[in-house]
Amino acid sequence: AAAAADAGSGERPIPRFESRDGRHALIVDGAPFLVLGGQAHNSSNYPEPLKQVWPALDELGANTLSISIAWEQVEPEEGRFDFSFVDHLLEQARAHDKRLILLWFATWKNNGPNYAPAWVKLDNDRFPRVVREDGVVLNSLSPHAQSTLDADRRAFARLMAHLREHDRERTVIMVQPQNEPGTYGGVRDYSPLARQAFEGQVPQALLERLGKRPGTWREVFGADADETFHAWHIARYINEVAKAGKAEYPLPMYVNAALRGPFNPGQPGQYASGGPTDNMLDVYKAAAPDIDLLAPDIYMPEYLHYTTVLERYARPDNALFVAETGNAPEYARYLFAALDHDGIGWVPFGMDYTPYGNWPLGVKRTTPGTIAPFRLAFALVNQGMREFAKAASEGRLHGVAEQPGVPERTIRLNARWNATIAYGLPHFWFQGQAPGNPEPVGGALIAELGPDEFLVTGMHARVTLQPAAEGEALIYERVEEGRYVDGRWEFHRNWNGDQTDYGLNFSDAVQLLRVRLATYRTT
Ligand code: N0T
Repeated sequence: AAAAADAGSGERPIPRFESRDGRHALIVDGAPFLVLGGQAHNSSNYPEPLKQVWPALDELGANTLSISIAWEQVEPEEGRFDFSFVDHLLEQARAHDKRLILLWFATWKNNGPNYAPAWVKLDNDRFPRVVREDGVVLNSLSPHAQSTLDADRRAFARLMAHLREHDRERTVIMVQPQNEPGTYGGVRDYSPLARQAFEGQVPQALLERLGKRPGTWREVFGADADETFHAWHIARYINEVAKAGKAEYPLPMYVNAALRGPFNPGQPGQYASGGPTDNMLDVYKAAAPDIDLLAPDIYMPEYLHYTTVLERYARPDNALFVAETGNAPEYARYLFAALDHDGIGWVPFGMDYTPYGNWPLGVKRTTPGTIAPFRLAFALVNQGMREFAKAASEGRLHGVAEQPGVPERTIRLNARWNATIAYGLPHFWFQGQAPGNPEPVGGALIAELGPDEFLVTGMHARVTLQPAAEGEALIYERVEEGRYVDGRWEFHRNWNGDQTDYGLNFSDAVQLLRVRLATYRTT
């Protein structure tokens, strides 16, 4: 319907990011959108490997492909631009009915310049590297070199201008300038240029953001001065790149983070120093106003680690977008945990059939079998993607992911209703304590449609609803199974009897329920 309306007015609206009163939405084709994505492996950005990307994305049921565009492929010689792969990708994505998130692998790709063209990465004089305090030179470009910023920014602006001219269909919905920026093996640059900057005053914007009094970096930040300084300069650099790109074509832009451990972070340099780690989010907000959000790359399968990262990146001033996550089956249920934080999207990494696996971060080899649990989770949300997206943007969405050792959990839905999500139960009857699933594969998603009406789906879980008030008991008015088609509810059947007497039981079937609840007095 949106496409038809837009066709009438001639042009589709440019995807945009909206943030108001601490709520966020990615607006695609005029309405909130959830990125149910898959990220290709790093080197799949050529026509041949791309053939092995689409079948995996289709198997996954993803609506979006995240894929790298390398500076080395679009500007192999200085000033000579080649967007043939970009054009091929756009055409292929449309043919496969996928949106795109483009990842600009340039000055920083996992801290290094390996994706920069040879004329950049081999010219240390013109494009200097980070120098450690002991004089050792690192494979990470310095954020202090104007020459590097000018070159990267120019190429990125050309890419965005190209999209403006060649993507009236709005196939590309977001862009990620750089990838996991920051420096490994050192806390900051100690080159003469950097040393001089370090002796200067902390910028006003940062002082204001943090409520600090003026001074040098050391005076204001003490032991954290080096990392904060490096983060400021990297963020500022990326902001300049993003700003130049947006001036050509204003797509939403984000920066992804190689995380530090949420509980045992270690020292900057052991993790990517100067990247948007959880301790540097405010620095990035102050330094990079043209960046719409800071996105975690979550390769931590353990429940408390995963959910703590979600909590730290989902903020009133930062929309949650899981830019990358592991593609091992145990990660699939975390889609619902991300949506509980009103996430705008969630993208497992390594979702293509090229013969590579990033085990132990993900599976050794992506196959239909390893994709299956992700496929189920995506299919469940896809039954009402726009409705769930709208609910997330209005704070009406609740999601749970199974936590090992916690076989059931009760959550508050609104003033009138609570829900209990239990795992490992049969679909018929059962008294006593739920055992939990043998593997933590369960999850549920509940959107509030009205005070007594909810959209409910789940996998490997039993959802029961209870009135919050004393002296009242639940009676279902309707438990309609169906799905949304172009924004309209398509009714399939009404659940009753065995299907509702023991809660709403979800397996690996793709089922969406629109539930209208009522109560009767028990006293
Ligand atoms: C990711 C990916 C790709 C808990 C790894 C993760 C992608 C990049 N890096 O396959 O390289 O381009 O963004 C780094 C995780 C470090 C280890 C964390 C252990």
